[in-house]
Amino acid sequence: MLPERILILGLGQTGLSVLNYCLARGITPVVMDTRSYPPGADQLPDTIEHYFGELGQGGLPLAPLLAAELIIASPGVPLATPELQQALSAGVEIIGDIELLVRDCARGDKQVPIIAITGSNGKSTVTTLVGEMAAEAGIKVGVGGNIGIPALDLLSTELELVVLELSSFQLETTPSLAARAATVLNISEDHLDRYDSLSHYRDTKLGIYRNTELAVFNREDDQTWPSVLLATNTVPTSSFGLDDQAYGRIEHDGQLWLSREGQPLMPVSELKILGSHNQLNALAAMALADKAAIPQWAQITVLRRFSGLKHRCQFVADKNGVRWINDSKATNVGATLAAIDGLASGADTAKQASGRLWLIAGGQGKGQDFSPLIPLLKNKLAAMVCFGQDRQQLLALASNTEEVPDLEQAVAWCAAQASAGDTVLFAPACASFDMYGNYQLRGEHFISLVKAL
Ligand code: UMA
Ligand code: ADP
Repeated sequence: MLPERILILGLGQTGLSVLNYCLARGITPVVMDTRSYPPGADQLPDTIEHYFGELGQGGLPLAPLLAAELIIASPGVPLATPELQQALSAGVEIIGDIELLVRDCARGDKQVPIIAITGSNGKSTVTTLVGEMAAEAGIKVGVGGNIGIPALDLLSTELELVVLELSSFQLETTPSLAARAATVLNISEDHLDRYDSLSHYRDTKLGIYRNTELAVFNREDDQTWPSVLLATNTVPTSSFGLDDQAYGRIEHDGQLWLSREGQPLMPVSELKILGSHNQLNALAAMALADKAAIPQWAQITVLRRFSGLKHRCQFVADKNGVRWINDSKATNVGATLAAIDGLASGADTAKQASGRLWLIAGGQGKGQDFSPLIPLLKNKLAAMVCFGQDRQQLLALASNTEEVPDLEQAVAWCAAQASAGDTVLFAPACASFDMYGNYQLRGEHFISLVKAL
């Protein structure tokens, strides 16, 4: 049961979905946002009491927060915000939108199982794969969360399964999550502008394993291991990796196959998504799908046809023999490393493998350590062209770097340098918010610049 006095903190997509959820249950909440005109403000009914803009001393107005019984906070608002800490101390409950969905799914006769997916990279790919596998098998599935579909919007249809992509931000405010299966795909540096250390960020992600029926971890990345569960053996675990254990890979019939417990499932060559990171994504999706009772034929059908999401290592054009790739979703160093590895190990033609690789990077660095790019600059990249807010940090990594003011100049510079057989990869290793509304707009801009060459 929802209490009467609810405050929604943060409008945007999430806040609007929470507003609709409350109104549909006969509750009129109060809305607050630090932005003067937050996204979604035009859809807010006049009758809703609201507080917009930074009030008081650059913070949130305290009185409405303390007057609430329940605050539902958007993922973009840290729980560490001083006014929220004051509200918590005063006994106000603070949760996120995912917690409302989880409670709804656990209610009474419904009991809709949840597959929960987090990690620094690959979340959207694995979430989409599991969702498509379920749909292929005729299961009524809702796919949402950080992937861009507010979780509460899924409740408008009848559901037999929910597949959620969860960010560390969302996990902070979802204490009741008890997934049918949960995974942390990998951990690499991200969001260090919000967390005080990598271990704080990691621990928040590992919260996804709390109360799960099956913890699915990455054998290749010990940061994803549910150490307590493995030590106590209290909850079943499963794992994926590139060796021949559990969900893995084996040699069979003269080629490499994805496998389960040493049994061949499908040849790796039939996957349309390239790179060893995408083989890990496919294996993780299968482990989760098995626990959701999605039949193997549906899993394999989807893996054979899925060619990847937009803005993830997306082929844009071949211009005079130069191949241009848009990986705007590479918003951290780990994703950029995976993209380069994918290009090197994927099904590229010999012609492309012999050509040079040019990288365009830059944007908001979010406090990351960029040094893992140094060996690539030495061994794999012809050069890295840097633009955006934190470009100086990238430029300082090596001598084969070039500074440009914006993406347009970056594309022009690469077009002038690259020759037939080369590849230009746009995998910025940074968030887009310094120059773009989001990574999609940044990717669209790149595509239009390349097409105009
Ligand atoms: N904000 C304020 N003041 C507020 C509320 C928000 O300044 O009072 C800021 C936040 O700090 C944030 C920005 O506004 O930077 C956007 O927040 P929002 O509340 O408008 O966001 P929504 O539209 O509700 O989108 C959120 C997720 N956004 C974030 O976690 C920042 C979306 O993930 C998610 O798809 C959507 O809910 C649906 O669940 C986006 C994201 O960038 C894709 N996620 C991060 C990531 O993937 O790395 C975690
Ligand atoms: P997320 O939703 O976690 O951001 P996506 O599936 O959208 O993940 O992929 C984002 C970027 O991360 C892509 O550009 C891709 O190059 C890279 N990536 C995808 N899967 C992995 C993985 N398993 N490990 C490392 N990087 C990955």
